[in-house]
Amino acid sequence: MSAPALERPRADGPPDPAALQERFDATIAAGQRIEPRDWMPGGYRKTLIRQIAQHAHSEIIGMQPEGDWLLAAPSLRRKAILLAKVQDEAGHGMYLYAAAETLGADRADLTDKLIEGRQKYSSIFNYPTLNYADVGVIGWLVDGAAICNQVPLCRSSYGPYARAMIRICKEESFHQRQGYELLMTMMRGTPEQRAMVQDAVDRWWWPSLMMFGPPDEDSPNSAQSMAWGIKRHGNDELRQRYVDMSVPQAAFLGVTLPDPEIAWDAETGHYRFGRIDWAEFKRVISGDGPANAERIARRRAARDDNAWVVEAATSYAQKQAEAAA
Ligand code: FAQ
Repeated sequence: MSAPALERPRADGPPDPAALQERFDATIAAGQRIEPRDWMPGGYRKTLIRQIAQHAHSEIIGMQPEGDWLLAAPSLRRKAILLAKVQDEAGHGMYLYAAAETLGADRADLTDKLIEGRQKYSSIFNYPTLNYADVGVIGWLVDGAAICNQVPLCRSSYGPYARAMIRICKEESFHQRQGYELLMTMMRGTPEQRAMVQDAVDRWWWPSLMMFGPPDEDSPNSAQSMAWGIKRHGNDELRQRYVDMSVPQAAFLGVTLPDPEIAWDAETGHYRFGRIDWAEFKRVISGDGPANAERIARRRAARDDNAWVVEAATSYAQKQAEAAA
């Protein structure tokens, strides 16, 4: 994909590539934003499209695990809350696809790449939701991890991505609180309800740690993404922040995190935790997780079954444009 033309061509000839690079580097060094019409290196554009598309796909596929409970929510109040949350996730996907479009990507093409397995989405959404406490645990742990990872992205160097993240993070904060409130309610309930919460925590804790990506030494993209100001922190630093935040929350809730090695380390000022099963992570991101096939099959069906809506809307928009002309 070629870089967009500069808006203001220089009077004295074509832009000098070294000067463009210099201006880009100076913008990044000054902590300022790169905007869609600015020149940017091809690698920067490609990395952003990859990360933003993966993020958008995660929001859209992420509607499925909780969406499975919409018809089985235990009360009208819980159903209304869950419906609003799942709709928010659709909205997040839309802002993010729109941010990717400012880089020259095509939304339909990104969706095709997702369905064909050429682009990833978050590993976390390949685990099934087995009981209603899973809805609360997704809010508490999955949205909690998403917030930890995404608040620094509000300062990402690419303007449209950073601005999209501000609204997304505000909504994720609400999502996290609704999940924690749901779990608090269940923990005040019957022994069976408390057991459901503990069971859900046991299943989601380790996958939530994997959301932050591989350890820094196995993360091929982190160093360059941080140098470009796309990412502000390494995967391990954010994962540690998340553990530090979650351990006291688990204690307050009255659940046990399924890791006997969790312990406060006074020397580092952080909680130590056990070894993550990176073999499981690799299996899940290469398509062999518990729910990968189901998630993609549903996304494919949604694209194919609703193609007529896209066709009708496109044709209507064309006719409107012709009439206006
Ligand atoms: N799952 O070199 P790195 C949410 C891939 S939204 C799958 O470290 P990077 C809201 C990575 O793409 C959750 N793949 O990569 C919600 C790369 O593969 P590639 C999504 C993963 O990009 C809540 C390879 O591994 N959030 O939860 C994962 O520098 C509740 C090497 O990794 C975002 O996308 C993974 N967990 O760092 C919705 C946030 N981790 O492309 C519904 C934005 C890594 O080279 C309900 N993204 N990979 O083939 C990011 O911050 C970064 O992209 C990371 C990965 C940190 C995810």
